[in-house]
Amino acid sequence: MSSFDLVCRSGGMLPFSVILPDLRKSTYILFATIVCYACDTSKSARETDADTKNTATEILEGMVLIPGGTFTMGGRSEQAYQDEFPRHDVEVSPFYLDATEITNTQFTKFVEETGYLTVAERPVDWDEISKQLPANTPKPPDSVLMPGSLVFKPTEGPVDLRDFSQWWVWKTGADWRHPEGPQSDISGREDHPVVHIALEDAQAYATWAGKRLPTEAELEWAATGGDNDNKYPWGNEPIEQAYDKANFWQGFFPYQNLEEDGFYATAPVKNYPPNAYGLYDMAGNVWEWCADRYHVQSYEQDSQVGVVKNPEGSVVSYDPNEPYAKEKFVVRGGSFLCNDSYCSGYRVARRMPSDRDSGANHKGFRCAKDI
Ligand SMILES: [Ca+2]
Ligand SMILES: [Ca+2]
Repeated sequence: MSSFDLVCRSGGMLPFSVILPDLRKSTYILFATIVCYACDTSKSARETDADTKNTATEILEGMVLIPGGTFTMGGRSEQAYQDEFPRHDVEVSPFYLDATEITNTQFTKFVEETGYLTVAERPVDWDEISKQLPANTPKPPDSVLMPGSLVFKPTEGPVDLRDFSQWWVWKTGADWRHPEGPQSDISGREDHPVVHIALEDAQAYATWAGKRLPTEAELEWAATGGDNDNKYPWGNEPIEQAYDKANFWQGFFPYQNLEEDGFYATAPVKNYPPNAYGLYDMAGNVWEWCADRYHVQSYEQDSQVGVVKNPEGSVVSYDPNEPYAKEKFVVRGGSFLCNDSYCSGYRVARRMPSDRDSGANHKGFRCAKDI
C-alpha cells in the first residue's frame, strides 16, 4: 500500500630507550619489561576475546536458531492469493531470527544511541514522491507534506473493502513515539512492537544491531515451525478458534472489533504462545518488513529453476494494483487489523506489498542474522 494513494504521499615498539649505567640493573629492567609486556599482551588478547564473546552474546540474545531445510513455499489453502502461486521448493540455510518483533524499548535504545530520525518524522519530499505518481498529479497543500504517517480509523459501518482509504487517515505528527497521532504516546507500551516503521528505518536499526532483515522465504519457513503443512504458525486450528494464539481482528472489519484476543490495537510481544521454533507473533500484532522487493510474479520466476536456494526476491518490483509505485517490498505475518474477510495476513504464506516509504500504526519488523 502506498501512503500517497491516500493523502497524496505516500553502526610496539617497547618504550625501552632507557640507558642505565648498571648492566645488571639494565638486564633486570629489560627482562622485567619484556615479561610485563608479554603479560600485557596476553591480558590484552584475553580482553579482546572476552569482548568478542560478549558482543556475540548480545547479538544473539533474544534470537532463535532456525534450522536449515527445504520446504514447499506458497499458498496452502483456498484463501491463497494469486501471488502465492505456484508453490515451489525452496532451500533455506540455518539462520538466527529475533524471537519477537522489535519493541518500543529496543527502538528507543537505538534512537538514543544514534539520534536516528524515522521517515515519518521527516517532511515529505514531494520531488521524490511525485516520480511515483501519474504525470501531472498536482502538488498537495504544504500541510499534507508535514511529517506524519497513516493511522487506522474504524468506519461507522460496512464499507467496500476494496477501498482502504476509508479506514486509513493521514495524521500529521503520527510516528513511532505517537502511534495514534501527536496527542498519543507509548508510555505503558514499552513492550509493544514499534510501529510507523518504513523500510529504511528497519534497515537502519538492523545495521546498528549487527543484523539484517529476514527474507520472506526465511519468514515463511520460520513461521511454519518446521511443519510445512501448517497454515498458521500455531498449526491448523481455525482462525475463528484461535483467539488465544495471536493478535488479530475479531468481528466485522473495519467497524466492529470484538477484541476477543484481548487487544484492539498492538499487544505486548510474547503475549501469545510461541510457535514450534519459539517465535512469537509470527502471525498478527504488526506486519513485518522483509528484505525482498515485491513482484506479483516472483514465484513464477523462482519455480522455473528447480529448488531455489535462499531466494532474495525480485530484482525489480511490480504491483499491478499500483503500477506507478517505484519500489515495493514484502511485509509478512499480518497485524492486529487482519481478518478473514479482508487480508488473512496471519497465514504463513500470505504476502503483502508495501511501499518502502510507508509506515503505519500496524507496521513493524524483526531482525535476522547469518550464522
Ligand atoms: Ca486484537
Ligand atoms: Ca507479527
